[in-house]
Amino acid sequence: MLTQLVCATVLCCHLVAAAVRYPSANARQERQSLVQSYSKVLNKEEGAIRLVGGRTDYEGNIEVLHNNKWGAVCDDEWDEAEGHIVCLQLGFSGLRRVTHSGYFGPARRRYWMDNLFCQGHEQEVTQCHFEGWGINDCEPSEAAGVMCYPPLDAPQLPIAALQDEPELPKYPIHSRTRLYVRLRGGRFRSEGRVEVRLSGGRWGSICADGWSLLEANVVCGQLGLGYAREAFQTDFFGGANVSQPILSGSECYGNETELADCLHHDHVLGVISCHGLRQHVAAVVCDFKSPDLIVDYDEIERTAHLEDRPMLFMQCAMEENCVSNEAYDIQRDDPHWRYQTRRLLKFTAAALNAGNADFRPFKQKSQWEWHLCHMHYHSMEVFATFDIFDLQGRKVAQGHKASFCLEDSHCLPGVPKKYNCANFGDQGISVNCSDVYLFNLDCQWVDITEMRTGSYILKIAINPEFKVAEMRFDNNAAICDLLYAETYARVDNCRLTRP
Ligand SMILES: *[C@@H]1O[C@H](CO)[C@@H](O)[C@H](O)[C@H]1NC(C)=O
Ligand SMILES: *[C@@H]1O[C@H](CO)[C@@H](O)[C@H](O)[C@H]1NC(C)=O
Ligand SMILES: *[C@@H]1O[C@H](CO)[C@@H](O)[C@H](O)[C@H]1NC(C)=O
Ligand SMILES: [Ca+2]
Ligand SMILES: [Ca+2]
Ligand SMILES: [Ca+2]
Repeated sequence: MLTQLVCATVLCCHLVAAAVRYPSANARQERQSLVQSYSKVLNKEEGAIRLVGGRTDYEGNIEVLHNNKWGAVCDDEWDEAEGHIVCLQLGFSGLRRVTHSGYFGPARRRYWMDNLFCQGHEQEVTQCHFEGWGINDCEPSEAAGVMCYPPLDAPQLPIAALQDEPELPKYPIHSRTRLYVRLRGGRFRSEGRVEVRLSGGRWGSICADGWSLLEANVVCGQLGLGYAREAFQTDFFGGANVSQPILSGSECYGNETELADCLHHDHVLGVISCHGLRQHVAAVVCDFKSPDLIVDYDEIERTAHLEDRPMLFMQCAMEENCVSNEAYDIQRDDPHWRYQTRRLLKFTAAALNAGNADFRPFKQKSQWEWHLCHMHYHSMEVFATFDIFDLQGRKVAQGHKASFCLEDSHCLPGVPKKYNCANFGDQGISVNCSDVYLFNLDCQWVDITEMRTGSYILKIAINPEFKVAEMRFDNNAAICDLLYAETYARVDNCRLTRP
């Protein structure tokens, strides 16, 4: 902490001096926010942010100050829009890139923020939407970070300090050599740290960076052990000092049959970059039983339609963040906001469990949150996401992060219903049952008030963060064509894909 404060002061002084020599509007703005940002940190003001664990002042994991305590930010839904706000808030000239999965080390403090969503015009990250202070479903390995560009008129830093270790290229291994895989250090045959060997090489482990259920599923399948129940970044089954990593950056799409088909940092260069997760290695627990949710897109196509809804009837929805940010500005600024309407794209969505094990929520019952407005418990922070993209792939509207209660709404003939949201019942989706979210439910929509008419892409995804294990994830999302005309909307040509 002390070093950081000293740096901060020195940097400010340099900047003031530099700005006298090269005045420019942008530089002046940057300097102002830089000074403001550091004074917030020094004065321990609510909402101050800082970067930790980076190699320069311009990069690191993000920490935010709340109730006089620093806390980490989770990488769920962490992307350019959020990173941009962070870099500008810190007084830097822009975002170079965002980092995920504890790139600058695991979170050192509790998570203060999760599922941040910024529109882009916010001055500070605390003005963006998030789950609420301290509400999260994140592991320490999910710390969010940024690499920013230095301020335009930054004092000359040694060039080496600014040079970024380049984003290492990733390749599949298969074409060049064989990759053997085994599990070690577990209590059973079906679990352990993942060890790999390249033809002619020694056995070694895999860096834990970015290791998720997607990669773990491929390993379990390849070893004939079924599906991944857990993907761990851990030293529980023996860590990096027991088995030196020989592979890093592993990234599977989910449809690979062997780990060698997934992308990895170029092993030929021998560059193993484990970043902050140095003692930890990739580990799995495999199981033949697993749920498998599938998005039912016929229902979406059949039921999609527009509704103009007065904000008067949307107070619950506003409490649960089911409208776009503009609605909150209207509520704040317009005394007659209740008579303004929001244009909603509504549709029925259903999730069928076609696996061989029940789908159970990520959180324990004791951690479920009671939602007074809708009078039920939410057992999963983000069960579904509804997003609309333009034809260039830019996100133009976002449904809220639906945190439903999970239950058996419909089952195939002969299958009894087991899960029920009412009366603090057990939540889940049984095998051969569907959880159905009818279009007339509150919040089952995307607020498109600010969208122009035209052609778009609608994307609906369930279990989108892969927090709950499934047999496969390439059937968890539907991408559909959306035609938005003056008086109607049509959704068609849906196809299944990965979230
Ligand atoms: C290395 O492994 C030993 C056990 O073999 C363990 O006790 C020790 O804590 C490990 N060291 C580090 C730095 O993880
Ligand atoms: C997996 O799916 C992606 C996207 O559909 C495709 O580009 C890729 O070729 C597939 N890979 C394998 C190994 O099937
Ligand atoms: C679910 O349905 C499939 C196909 O209809 C059937 O083969 C399977 O036995 C069913 N499983 C259970 C647990 O009901
Ligand atoms: Ca995450
Ligand atoms: Ca989350
Ligand atoms: Ca699935």
